Amino acid sequence: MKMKKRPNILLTGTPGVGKTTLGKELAQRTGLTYINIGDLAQEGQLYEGYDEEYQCPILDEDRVVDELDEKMVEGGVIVDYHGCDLFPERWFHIVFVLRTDNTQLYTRLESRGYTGKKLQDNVQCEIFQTIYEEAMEAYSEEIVHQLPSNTPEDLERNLDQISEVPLVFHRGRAA
Ligand code: DAT
Repeated sequence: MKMKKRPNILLTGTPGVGKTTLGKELAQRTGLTYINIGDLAQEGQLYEGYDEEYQCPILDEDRVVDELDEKMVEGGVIVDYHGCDLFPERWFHIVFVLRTDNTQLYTRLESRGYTGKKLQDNVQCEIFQTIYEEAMEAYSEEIVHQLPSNTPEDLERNLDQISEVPLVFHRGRAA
């Protein structure tokens, strides 16, 4: 019997919406491999400069894609990143955009140490649903889903829903 490939899942959204929290727990529940693009870039120093305004290194997108392609082709990967149009469309079977209310997000980012322009810009990114629109542009609209990520109950519900994804693909039905 031909073994179906396990799906690749993209978790995206503004910083602080809960991608890492969800992604790590999801990996435990499903046995899929969790990859945080920020950590991957840090480990491999996959950067191409430094952004003075935001005080952070600039991702070398081509090297990130090269680094991951082989694994993605195998399948069974959960990718966590606050952007989504740098990845090849063919990588992902399903894309989840996590969404958090502004006040809630503000508090989370503030306690992460964000201040000033960086804090304002990230909250605005969420208000303008920038990442959702980016995802709708970059992927087929039918595979892009928004998930509320405000409360522990939201987290549980999202875990339950997404844990079904590998099973659904295995049975051969489209999610
Ligand atoms: P991201 O990876 O998107 O930057 P995170 O997983 O690090 O976000 O979460 C940011 C903070 O918010 C962290 O303190 C955990 C908290 N959090 C995440 N998901 C949550 C939820 N559904 N309800 C309440 N708090 C949540």
